[in-house]
Amino acid sequence: MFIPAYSHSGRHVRPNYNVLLLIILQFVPRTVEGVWPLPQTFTSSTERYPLNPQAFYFGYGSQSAVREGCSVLDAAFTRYFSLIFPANGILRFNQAGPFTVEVSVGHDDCEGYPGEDSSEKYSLSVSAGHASLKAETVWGALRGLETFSQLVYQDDSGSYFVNKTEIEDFPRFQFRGILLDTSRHYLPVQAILKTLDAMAYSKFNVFHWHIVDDPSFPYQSWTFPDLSSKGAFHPVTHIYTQSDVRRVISHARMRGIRVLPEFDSPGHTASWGKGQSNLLTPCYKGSTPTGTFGPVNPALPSTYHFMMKLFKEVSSVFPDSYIHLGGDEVNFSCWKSNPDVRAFMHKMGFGVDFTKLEAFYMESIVNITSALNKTSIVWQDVFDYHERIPKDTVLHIWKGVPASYYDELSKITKAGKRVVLAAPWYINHISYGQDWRNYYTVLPTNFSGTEEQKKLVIGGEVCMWGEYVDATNLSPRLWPRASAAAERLWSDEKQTSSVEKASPRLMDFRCKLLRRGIQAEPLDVGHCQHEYQ
Ligand code: CP6
Repeated sequence: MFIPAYSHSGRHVRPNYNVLLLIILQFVPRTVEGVWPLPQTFTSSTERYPLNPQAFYFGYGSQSAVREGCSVLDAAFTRYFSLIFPANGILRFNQAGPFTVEVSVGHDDCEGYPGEDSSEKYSLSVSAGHASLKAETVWGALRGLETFSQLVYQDDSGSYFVNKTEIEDFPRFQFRGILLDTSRHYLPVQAILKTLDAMAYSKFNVFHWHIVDDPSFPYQSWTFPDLSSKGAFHPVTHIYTQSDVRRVISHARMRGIRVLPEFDSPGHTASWGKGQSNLLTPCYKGSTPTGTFGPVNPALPSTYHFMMKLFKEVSSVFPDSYIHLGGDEVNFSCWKSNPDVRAFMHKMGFGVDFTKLEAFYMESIVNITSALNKTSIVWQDVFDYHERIPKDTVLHIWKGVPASYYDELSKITKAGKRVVLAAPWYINHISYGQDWRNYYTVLPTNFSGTEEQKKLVIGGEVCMWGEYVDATNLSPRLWPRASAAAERLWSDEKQTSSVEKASPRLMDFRCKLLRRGIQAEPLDVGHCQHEYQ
């Protein structure tokens, strides 16, 4: 017996009272609601199969392009076994026969990195004793394994079950990111790795690492070691060594997550000046330097030499094809005060328009990274003050909450630029009540524009700025609120238009996060099947 619980249109089928009675009689505790974010098409049945942890196997299909020895999937099999059958959970062995999850992947991309064009599509079919998971790439297979793990549940006696299910799934948006800020507070590598684990549970695929900023420079550069030895909060304990960075990139890769590094300039660079003299602009009062410094000095050729060397290193350390160049919130007062900068402005014919100077600087940095074969992503300010930036540059929208980001989306996509939307998902902001509802009800393509313009919205990002966040409160502030954005970015908009239907599902998902050791905060009054420390 097969009940289509959700169809393409996203509506529940007409209530059939025989079926309802059957559900009640079988005490089926979970169905479609068990998967977050909601798959694109999903049919499940009340027919359920017991799983025996001692006779449960992951394996490769005979037609699969990847086999045992594929690092990404071999490790994923081990991880997902422990997630499905937690060692500290109630392990109820039963007499159920063997159950095999057979994974087949179309391309052998196991040793590569996920990228902007990677397919994350998969199909999953669960029947008696067997599940078949098919994907074009190992990254798609990872998404399917996550879904499968969320389909498994325990009844009150602790026995494991999975229901007969058919799923075809793919993401709505290619770019689904989370920003962590490791400059306002240092986050230990463990906290970053744990965040990557939890990101995979919500099918996020980009870790935007806002690694340096005004307060500290924790990235240990081999080209310019003074940047962290003088600019970090502590030169040894509060830095990310090359090996730390490699660990983060590798942990992310194993979960199908890209690492997008941001080296924000010319503003937000106070910490850079500690280890690199003549980089920042000396501020003046009248004709005398005040001893304080402003943004990066755009008037010196040495600045561009430095940036060239730094970005050459960064582009070899971080394998992703994108680099985030920042470009936000540049304060002109120091540039204005500096006679050398003013002379440069005059020479370049910029007059007194400092946005032209800023545009000149950003263009130079974008050209440096283009020459290194990287795609630049910059904050929207760069478009706002100057529209002349290379065509493939991605704009990152962060201003205009509650609603004016729609105008910005309209304007920037009209100019043919691709955009990532972050403005509605500033998750470091907290308030009393269920603010996840605001994150859930965002409509990323609900701006005036053509279909072509809407295709330029490549995704969205949840930002966790670090002024009031360190490893003590990171997890509960992120989860499960970020998961609300994750469903908006993965799932079909029509099928997930009801925040009321989402609410019990998100509560249930939050309990799953707790079971997996993620300290996710409660959404409202309620309880989980088991309570966790
Ligand atoms: N740091 C950097 C920040 C912010 C930005 N850039 C920021 C500004 C305003 C708010 C939140 C964050 N802390 N480098 C802007 C992109 Cl409300």
